Amino acid sequence: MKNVSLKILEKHLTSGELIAGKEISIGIDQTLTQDSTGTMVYLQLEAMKIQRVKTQKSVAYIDHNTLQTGFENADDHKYIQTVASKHGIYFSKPGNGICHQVHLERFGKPGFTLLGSDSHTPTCGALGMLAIGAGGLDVAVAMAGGSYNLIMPEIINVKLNGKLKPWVTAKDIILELLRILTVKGGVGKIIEYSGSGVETLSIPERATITNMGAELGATTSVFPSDEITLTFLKKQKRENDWSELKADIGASYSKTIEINLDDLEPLAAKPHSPDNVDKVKNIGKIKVDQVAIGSCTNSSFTDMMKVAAILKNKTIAPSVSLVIAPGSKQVLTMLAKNGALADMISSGARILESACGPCIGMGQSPASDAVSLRTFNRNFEGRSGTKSAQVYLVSPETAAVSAITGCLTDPHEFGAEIKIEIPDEFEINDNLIISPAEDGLKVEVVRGENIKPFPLNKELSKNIEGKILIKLGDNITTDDIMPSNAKLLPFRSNVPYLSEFCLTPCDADFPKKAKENGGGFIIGGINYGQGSSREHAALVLLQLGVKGVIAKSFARIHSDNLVNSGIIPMVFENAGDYDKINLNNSIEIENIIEQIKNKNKILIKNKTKNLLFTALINLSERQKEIIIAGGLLNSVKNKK
Ligand code: MIC
Ligand code: SF4
Repeated sequence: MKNVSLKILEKHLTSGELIAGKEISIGIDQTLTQDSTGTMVYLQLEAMKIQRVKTQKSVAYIDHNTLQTGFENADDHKYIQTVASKHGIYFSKPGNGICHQVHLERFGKPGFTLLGSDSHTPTCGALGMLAIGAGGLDVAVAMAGGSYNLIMPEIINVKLNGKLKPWVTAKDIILELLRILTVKGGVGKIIEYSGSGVETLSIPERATITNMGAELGATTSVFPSDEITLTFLKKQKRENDWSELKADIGASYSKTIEINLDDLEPLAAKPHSPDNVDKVKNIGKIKVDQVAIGSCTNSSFTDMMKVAAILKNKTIAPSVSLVIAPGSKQVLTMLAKNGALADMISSGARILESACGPCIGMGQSPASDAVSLRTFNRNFEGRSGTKSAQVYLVSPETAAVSAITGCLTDPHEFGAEIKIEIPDEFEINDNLIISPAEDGLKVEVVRGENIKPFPLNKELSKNIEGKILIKLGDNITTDDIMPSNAKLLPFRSNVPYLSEFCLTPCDADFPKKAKENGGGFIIGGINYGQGSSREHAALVLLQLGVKGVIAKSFARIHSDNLVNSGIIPMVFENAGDYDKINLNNSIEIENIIEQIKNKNKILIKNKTKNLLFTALINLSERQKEIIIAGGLLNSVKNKK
């Protein structure tokens, strides 16, 4: 009696036992990268001296850094295009769309594995694929033919019963789950969907749900592959990629959560966290300044058609700025051909290119204190580029109706339900996906001057010591650790420059302090490092000499990124010790190598207070080796 996740894992297992909590390795069929994590990935791949990738399909997307306010982005695009061509990787040009939307349309396959250097890679779980987000180095290793190592997650079941009422959407399902489980509720878990409600959801709707599983902290989310999956793939002229994949009757899960779709109402995540969820009608008719529709969560053809139907023959409220970014060239072309784009434009919408755009703060920052309704997946404070902005996450329907009324509005008020006819065939034109060169040796990789070498750690020394440079609270995001916005995103290939902004949203002097003290330690609360897969959030700490982070708990990808950089993630054994340690305290860990090798616990001395406390090292033997070697690349070199 196996569930879907187990069936895929069994087929791909290369080492370990499928027992929750134990480290396993799995083979990776496909990889994806995007440009803001991609330059690092390909620099690391080059360092591995691999001629051609070993995966079945690897795709390099350009979707994050598309503003090109200087030469930096354009140089990075050239680097990625040439390095991809050289090593056997498909290149999705800027304009082709957001990596997760395009991968869902053109490449995802039921029963296969996908590893991506972006935390929303699980989007393709909508097709019955095991799709996992990871740090760039792990993705580079997978391209080079190595397995991906992870702690075997618990597999939990979310049983969807019934059918959504009119105006209630897939976004409301995942917001409800976020309300139930919170942003840390999915850590160490795969979320597998089942129940009669699954059959009522299209692939783009399922993709909205698997996409935002990342906000739960889940390793991934997965739906079965059924007739609906086949219909979607047929429309994409990819029926040959389909295979049926269902859980056996009576398949077991470590836990089941039931959601009755009929009971749901339009929901919104209030500032500043995706789990701060309430009913739209409870929040009330707050005045709205900006509405932004798009992102990898809600930018499918159906989402856009619903928005266009709401906006048709209407004008948006005078005080609202409405921006719309269709998720892919396929979607945008179809909207252009069927006239829906004209309906959007004439209502007053500003059409953005098919890219991440405002979701990662690349333009469209709201005004001071503005209320912004977004169909995106993250509303962390400051992510929009405006610290005082109040960002709410809502469905496309709620967003479009509110753009007309000028205040947060339950879409029921619009009137009769909108039904969208989905054409039998989607617009298929892969002319912006460039195949790799047949002979990679002939391709010259173009490296712009923005591309700086990434920092490398040194072997762990016998004893380590340093000051507590910062003490943080719960749920610190990677946007806090390494902010991303229109000014910083162009420097993703320049870690020394980026390090000047490390943790500055929490303490403007952090980089200075870290440098003055020759590095040190960070104290964190629960779910430290939630959010993005960006390994820059670890690399900038390495650049500044940070040796370790002691927190109450960690988010999965960030913790792996710390290990890969040779920075030690340590978990307070007694959460109460968090209260006893203060900023500027000096700590010392003696015989750290022996301690790591022999136990899963280490003794730490707070020299300032003359106190001893213990921290857990939740690391596999492989990860311990990496930490001792001073990071993954050093550990790989040692083995050669
Ligand atoms: C995000 O949504 O935060 C990003 C930008 O897509 C990141 C990747 C990055 O930081 O480059 C993610 O989710 O992994
Ligand atoms: Fe792009 Fe936003 Fe999706 Fe990240 S969450 S991949 S920034 S659209």
